[in-house]
Amino acid sequence: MATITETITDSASTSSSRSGNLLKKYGFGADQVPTDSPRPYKDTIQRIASSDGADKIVSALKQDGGVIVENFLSAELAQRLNEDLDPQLDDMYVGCMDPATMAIDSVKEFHGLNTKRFTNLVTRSKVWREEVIETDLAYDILDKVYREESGSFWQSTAQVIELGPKSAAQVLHHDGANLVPFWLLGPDGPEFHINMLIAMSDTTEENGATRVIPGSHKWNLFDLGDSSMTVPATMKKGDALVFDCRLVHGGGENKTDKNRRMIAWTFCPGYITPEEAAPLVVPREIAKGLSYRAQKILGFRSQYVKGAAGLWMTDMNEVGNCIGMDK
Ligand SMILES: O=C(O)CCC(=O)C(=O)O
Ligand SMILES: [Fe+2]
Repeated sequence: MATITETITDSASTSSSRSGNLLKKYGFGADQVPTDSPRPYKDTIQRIASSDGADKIVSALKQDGGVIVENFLSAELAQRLNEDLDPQLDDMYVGCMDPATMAIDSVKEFHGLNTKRFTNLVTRSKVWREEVIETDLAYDILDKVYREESGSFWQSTAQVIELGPKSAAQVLHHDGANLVPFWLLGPDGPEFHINMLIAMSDTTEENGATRVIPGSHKWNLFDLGDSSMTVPATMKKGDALVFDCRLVHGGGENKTDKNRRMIAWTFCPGYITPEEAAPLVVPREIAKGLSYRAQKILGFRSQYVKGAAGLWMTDMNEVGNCIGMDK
C-alpha cells in the first residue's frame, strides 16, 4: 500500500506535504520518535487453519496484530487466479506511473524499484470476480472486525505485488500511515484498515516473505522497531497474512532469481476513502453480475455507518438501486 511512516515523519520535519503539516499540527516530528517506550513483541506468528473459522482468526489478529490463515484460498484456486494474472503481469510496468508519487524518492523505493503492482482485479480476472471475491471467510472476518464498531466496510484495494528478482527489502512501516487522522488515534483508535495479504506463490525467507513484528500494533505509533525484531511470514500458496494496519511490517528481500507474487486485499470502514477508485474503473456491466456483498465492497452500493445516516448515496437513496445494480 502507498504508505510509509518514514516518509511522513521525514516530511513532518522537511516538507510542506499535507501529512507532514498535519503531524506538525499535532505536535509530532521526526525528533519526537520515542526511544524508551515499552515495545513487547513475539518472535513467532500464529498460524490458524481457515477451517478453524473467523472467531479464532480475529482473536489472534487482536492479540498479535497479525496472523497467518492457512489455506485462505485453496492452492488450486490460487493457481487458476495466477493463470488469469500471468499475461497481464508480463505487460505491466515496474513501479508506479503517477508523477506526483514518483517525485518522492522514498515512496518510489517503497513501491519497489523492481516490483510490479496492479489493481482492478475484478475487471482483469474472471477467477477473481466469480470466485475469490466470494471467499466467505473474508466476509466473516470483516464482519467481526468492522460490523459492530463501524457498521460497514468496503474494499480499499486488491493489489497484486510482484516482487522481482534481487529486490531490496522494503522499509518497515504501518499501512495505516496514509490515513493520518485515524492513525494518530493510535492503538486504542478504531480498526480502520486491515490487510489480507495472500501468497500467490510459496513465500520463503529467500524470496522475500513479508517481515512482521508481532505485537507491534500496540506500540507507540512512531516506533518502528528494527529488522532484528522481525519474523518472516512464510506461507504456502493460498495462505494469507491477515493484519492490522498498525502492525510494523515490510516486504522482505528477494534474494532469488524468481518473482514472488502476493495480493494485498485490504479493507476499511465505509467512512474512509479507499485506496483504489473501483467504482470509477470497474465497468457497470461487470458490477451488475456480482453478488450484493461484492457490489458493496466495491462501492456500487451505499454504506450504512453505525449511528449515522447513509453514506455514498444518491437522492438519499441506496445508490445501487439507482444505478441498476439489482437488474
Ligand atoms: O510485499 C510485501 O511483502 C509487503 C508489501 C507492503 O507491505 C506494502 O506495500 O504496503
Ligand atoms: Fe505494507
